[in-house]
Order: sequence, then C-alpha cells, then structure tokens
Amino acid sequence: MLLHRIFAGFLFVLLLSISSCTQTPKKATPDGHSCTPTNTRFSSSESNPDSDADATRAGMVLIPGGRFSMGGDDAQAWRDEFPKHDVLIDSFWMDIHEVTNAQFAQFVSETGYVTTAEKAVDWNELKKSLPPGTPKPDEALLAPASLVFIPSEKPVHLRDVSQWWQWRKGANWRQPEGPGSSIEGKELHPVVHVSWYDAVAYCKWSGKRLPTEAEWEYASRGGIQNAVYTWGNEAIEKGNAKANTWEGSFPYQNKLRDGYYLTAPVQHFNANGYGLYDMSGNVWEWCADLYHEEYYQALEGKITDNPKGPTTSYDSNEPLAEKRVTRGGSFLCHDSYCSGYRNSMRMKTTPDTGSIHTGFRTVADLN
Ligand SMILES: [Ca+2]
Repeated sequence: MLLHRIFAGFLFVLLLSISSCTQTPKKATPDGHSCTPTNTRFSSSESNPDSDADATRAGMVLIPGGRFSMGGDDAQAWRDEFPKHDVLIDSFWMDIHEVTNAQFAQFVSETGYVTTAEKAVDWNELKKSLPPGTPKPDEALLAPASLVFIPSEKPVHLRDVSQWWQWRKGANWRQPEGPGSSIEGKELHPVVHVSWYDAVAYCKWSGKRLPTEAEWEYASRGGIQNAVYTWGNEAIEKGNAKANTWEGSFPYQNKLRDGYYLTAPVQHFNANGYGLYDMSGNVWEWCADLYHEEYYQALEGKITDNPKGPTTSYDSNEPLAEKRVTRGGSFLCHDSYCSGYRNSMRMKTTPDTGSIHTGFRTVADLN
C-alpha cells in the first residue's frame, strides 16, 4: 500500500499499489492474461414483502441469488482478473449506495469511534510489512494523516504516482482534503479516508458486513451476463455521464462532464439493473476478502459456491504486505490509465490504508 511504500522510502516505485487508478493498464496478451444507459429498477424495500419487517434493511435492495461468470470480459482486464470462472451466489441485501458522511457521522457519534487516519501510525505494526531493515521514519511522518489527490500541472509519467498523491497530515473523513476542508454540505457524499478496519467497525455497529469480492462483482453486473460495465457494454464516454470518473487527461486536466472533480453525492447517476448506485466510479469500495493475485487460477474449471476469498494474501508488488480487495473504481479512474469502473477490475490495499477516494457499502444476509 501507499503508506507502507512511503515509509519504505521508495515513494516513486512503491506507490503503485494504492487502491486507485495507480497501476498502468496491462493489455490482454495472446495467452489471455492481462487489464446503454442503466436501468433505474430500484427494487426498493416497498417492492419486497420481507423488508417491511426489518428496519435495518432500509436503504438496501435484495440481490437475487444466481450463477455468474466472474472475471475479465475485455482487453482492458488485468492478469489477476483471469481466468473467468463460475460462481454461485446466495441472495443477499446490499446498500443501494455507498455509506455516506451522514451515516458515518451517526456511527461515530454513537460510538466515539476514532478512525485509523485520525491516529498516529504504529511503527511497530507498520514495519512488519516493510522490507527488513527499513529505518524508522521521522516522527512527523507518523502523525495522523491520510492520502489526498493533488493534480499535476502538466502531463506526467503515469508510473510515477507520487506526482498526484500526497501523504497529508490531518486529512481524514471529517476533513477530506486536509486541515481547512470539511464535509459540510457533503453529508450525502460517500465517506472517504476510511481504512478496512474502520469499515468493518461500521459494519459491526450497523449489524451488517462487508460484501465478499464475489458478491460485489455479482451485484455490480446487475443481472447482465459477461458485460464490461455495470450498465452494459457501451463505452463510458458515450451518451450521458454514467458514473463519476476522471474525464480528460489524467492527472492534470479534468473536463468534468460528469460534474464532479472529487466525490459526487450518492445516487446522482443512474442505478444498475439491481437498483445499485455508484457501483462504478465515485469511490473504491472495500470488500471483505483478502487479495491474492493468483486466486482465480485456483478456481478455474470449478463452480464455486459463495467464495469468501483466499486464505492468504499475495501481491507480487509488495509480497510482505497483507492486502484486502477494493472494487468499483473512483473519481480518479480513466481509460487512459486504469479502468477501475469495470465490473471485474480488482484493486488491493493494505487494510490500514485510507485515502480520499476509498469508501465502502455494506451487505446483509437474508436471515
Ligand atoms: Ca468526475
């Protein structure tokens, strides 16, 4: 993750695994390894007889179980999205939108919870996932902080992610751009700067859980088989804005066709076939699963029943770091750089990493 890489002292190279558009696309290779307007069928609680009996399902939609083919659908897919493999998913409830600042504020108000970004970095924990011998950084770098996006003034090498990421002291969910910023007026925007631990804590408080990676992708597909995007196969730049992404030339020029530079309020763009908003773009969403870059290979040719991810994590970019999956892309994603808004795009981040474009949504079992 980015934080670990900063402390490892290899900022330029090591920033590459932040949960964002921070990888250069890997086009499909000959061996198969590589990187319509939506419906607004908001089948909300009033359309489901079960929901009235359970107030905790307010704001959720029932995702009907089924079988789907999980993994990459086009030449933009990365190596870790292959091979496609069949997965069975039981029905479950899913938040129709990302957890908002208002929702997270209620959680914090009731529990006094302090997020990871609001605490000083625990060096003894951090160094476990760094290369042996990594020196302890200056205390100033261990102060509460998080990652914010800084646009460049001109074209930059897209492998040098330090050109647009900054470890900013005081950045957290309450002040997403750092000291002086706030979430006032952004109550209905997705909460950001939340670590995986923060998301799990929220889930426990709300009586819900994070989606598995398979549940997330199944839900993102919205009932459409083998489509690239949550809305189907139409290119993202065609027609009306479909999601909050980066439009223009990353990371220095944003045409703002979708109207938003950073986060957008939830439910601003059309929902997918299951009535889910922002499954594509806006903010990356934490999943429950550990990330392993070869996990799909172990599932090839099998029909997997409600998989919960690998038992170990592995990312060859940072083999010592245990990572969790994030999905869906963010307002920083663009086809020229990454295409995180594809249904099958997998991102991975260490669980203590938050950033200005990472949030989450929750799910619940039927019973
Ligand atoms: Ca945008």
